[in-house]
Amino acid sequence: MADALTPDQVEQFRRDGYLGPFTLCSPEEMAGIAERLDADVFAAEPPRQGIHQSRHLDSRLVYDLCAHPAIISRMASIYGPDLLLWRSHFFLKETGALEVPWHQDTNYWPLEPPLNISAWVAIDDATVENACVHVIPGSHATVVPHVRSPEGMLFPEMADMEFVDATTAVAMQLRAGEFFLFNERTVHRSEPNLSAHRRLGLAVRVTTPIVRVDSRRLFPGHNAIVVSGEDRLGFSDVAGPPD
Ligand SMILES: O=C(O)CCC(=O)C(=O)O
Repeated sequence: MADALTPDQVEQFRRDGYLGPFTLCSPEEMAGIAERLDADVFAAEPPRQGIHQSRHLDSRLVYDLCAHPAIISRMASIYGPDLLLWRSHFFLKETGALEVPWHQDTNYWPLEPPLNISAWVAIDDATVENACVHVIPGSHATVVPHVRSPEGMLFPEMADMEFVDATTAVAMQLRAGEFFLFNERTVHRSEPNLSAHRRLGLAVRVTTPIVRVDSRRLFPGHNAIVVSGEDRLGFSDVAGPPD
């Protein structure tokens, strides 16, 4: 498969819980896509508190980004050929946007068993200044308890920092059009955006058919879409891609 990971990269992902950056398209191509997203997706419905959930269900433009071969073939190197796109999130951080606290995604998700790979795709350049995502290598090996977040954070719960060593955190600085992969328990966060530059990212959530996605805990009609191979198990509600 084009863009497959090498065995060393797969091993690195298993060890560190994240991998990348990789290229999906050039910054110039992504600038064109960003303009279309602003016009087609965000103009009608701006993201609430900077988050826009699962627009791949109704926008072909967003679906095509999520199902891009540069992402899916790398994920298939880790989980095998049968893959379900079960959710996506735009994270828009305008100037002054709040901190996303350290957290593990499994704390929030209706997956059983909790298995997921995310691709975080930079729609704008993501830098330390405009609040790129930071990850903690190896943090996925521990199930971290979550506690209530202090006031002024974007998420209501955060990792209990007694269980997390943030001194080894890595800033995932990306050019527009690049992405990185991380798994369902990799502890990550983004700081407040104190710069003058907006930072928009698309997080693509993919799992395997062995996982049951409880879509009733998302919203009615929120089905998974087979983005590679087939679903031989039928544990989750599945639909086709948008037109
Ligand atoms: O983009 C961000 O600021 C946060 C990303 C995040 O928490 C995620 O993709 O799970």
